[in-house]
Amino acid sequence: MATQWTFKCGQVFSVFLICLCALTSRAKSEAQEVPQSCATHHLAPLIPFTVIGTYPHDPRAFTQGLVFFDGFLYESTGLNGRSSLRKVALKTGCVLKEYDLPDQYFAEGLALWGGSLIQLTWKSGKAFQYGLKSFAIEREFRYPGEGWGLTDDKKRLIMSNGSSKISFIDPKTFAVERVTPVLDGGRPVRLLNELEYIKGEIFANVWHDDSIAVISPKSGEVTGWLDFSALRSRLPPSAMDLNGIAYDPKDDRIFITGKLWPLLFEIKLSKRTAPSAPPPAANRPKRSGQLPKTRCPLLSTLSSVRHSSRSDLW
Ligand SMILES: [Ca+2]
Repeated sequence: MATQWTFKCGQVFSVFLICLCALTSRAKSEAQEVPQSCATHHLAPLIPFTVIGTYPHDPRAFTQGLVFFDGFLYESTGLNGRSSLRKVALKTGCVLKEYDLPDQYFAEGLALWGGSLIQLTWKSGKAFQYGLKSFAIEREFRYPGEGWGLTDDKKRLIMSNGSSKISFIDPKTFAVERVTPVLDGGRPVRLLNELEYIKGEIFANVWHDDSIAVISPKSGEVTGWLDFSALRSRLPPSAMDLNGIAYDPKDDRIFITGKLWPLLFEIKLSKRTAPSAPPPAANRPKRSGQLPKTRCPLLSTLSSVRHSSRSDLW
């Protein structure tokens, strides 16, 4: 497979607008509490967090994997004919480098391993290993079943496949070393998607859920949930699933975004509270007026995407 990458910033109109937008948009510095909706289908306690910054994100990016390394985001985008591997500037959202996968591949999770990037595909049973700087394909791996999310714990790759189980994988051979069921109060958590390993825990997007499960790698037990449903008030209707988690260990920063989201959010976790029953509805925090207002209105107009069928939207 020929390796091709191109500089997109300035060549693609939408990305140009992202860059233009960046001239007037900066990450907001003020911390603002995010209300929690206390989703009743979650049993583990909610983890409070604060949105401390917003950044532009390409609203055409069907985000399937997100990694932060050395000051830059690396992103995997999906859909057949639109799948890519990208290097993205955090503050501007500009795509600095891009490799477009052949049309038959639907790219999925992404992880950094040993100076290389490893990208899953949805149903092709194939993962690609790329040079971090060159984006040249160094190696291909085969695996059974579907590929959804990917991260690592510095020892093994950690992979999801849309089920309620996560697999720990030898990064040299892609052999499965162990499989762990993910349980929330004893109940399987299905549709585990994009992953990120953060300070000894696995953060997992759940498909069709605006929440992130925080999972113990040893037990598979969900120890808490992050509820992002309130962010919908800051997103256009075209913004699809929450599906992108990246961690900057140097500055202890967590970034989240989603499929076709025009924004990427930086969040800071608050101190966790002991498990407790959800408060009465009358005591729940109100949603209005508590989230940062965007300074990037142009981005919300660029969210069109062509879908062949709903079954393509993963
Ligand atoms: Ca990730």
